[in-house]
Amino acid sequence: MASRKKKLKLFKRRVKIKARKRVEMAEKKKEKENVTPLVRKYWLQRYDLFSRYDEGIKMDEEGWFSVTPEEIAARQARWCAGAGVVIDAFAGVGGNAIQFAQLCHHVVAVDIDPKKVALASDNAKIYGVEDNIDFIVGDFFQLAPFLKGDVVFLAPPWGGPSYKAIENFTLDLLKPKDGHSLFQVAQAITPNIIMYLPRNVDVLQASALSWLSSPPLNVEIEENFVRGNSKGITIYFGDTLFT
Ligand code: MGP
Ligand code: SAH
Repeated sequence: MASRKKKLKLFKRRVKIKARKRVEMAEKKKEKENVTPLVRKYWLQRYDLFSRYDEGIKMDEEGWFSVTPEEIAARQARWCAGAGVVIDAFAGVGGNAIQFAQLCHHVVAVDIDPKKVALASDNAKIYGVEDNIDFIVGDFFQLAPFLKGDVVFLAPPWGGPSYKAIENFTLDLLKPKDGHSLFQVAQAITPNIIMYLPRNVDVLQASALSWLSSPPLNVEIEENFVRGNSKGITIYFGDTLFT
């Protein structure tokens, strides 16, 4: 009887050790994938962000909380399917650039952070679209006068995950410059502009950017959901007739 009790104790201890090891391994894996406490919830949504995540997608902290979920990025790309050149002005880890590259002829992906550009380039290889994308490390505002394209996609920083504490997110809160200046810089390249904005954005103020053109640009506004949860607002300015 005593030995049965001992065996059971031993067995329970082994199970505990194994469980602890599993937790330790999972923690190490998360550390390798740059899953800080701030971005744990985004890691839990990793397959919504990149369906091919397990094939070696790489992220950094800002990438985790900023990347456009794949289903939304694919929808945004469908708006301009067949376009010649799409400029992704704030490319991040490549969530949008990869989807544009699948449906348009060429993508120019700009990011000021060289680390992001390296991650985006590796991620594009996983989707087999690296040859359709030119990656540029640089400040979009400085590069814009030299860029040519049929569509400009703007998903700038919203100021981190705390953006949602604001009741009415106005365009002056976008980084590194306000949305009005950003739109004007993009408009000098093409009237076909897509903006991906927070779900609490002042939609009236954002859609009024169309009046910066004469005649005013066509505007389409769409709220983007993943699994029934609102993620952001996309505003399409200009024309979509590329196919
Ligand atoms: P979220 O609101 O931080 O996450 O971002 P979630 O999972 O909706 O959390 P909840 O607690 O509010 O339910 C939602 C989506 O917005 C992200 O998946 C990104 O696509 C986008 N996003 C978030 N931020 C902070 C940024 C940003 O700074 N820039 C850009 N371009 N997109 C962002
Ligand atoms: N749509 C992207 C995420 C964009 S997040 C995706 O799906 O992956 C915003 C990005 O803007 C960040 O990666 C940040 O490095 C970049 N950024 C900030 N200021 C910039 C600037 N002046 N020019 C170009 N990129 C900038």
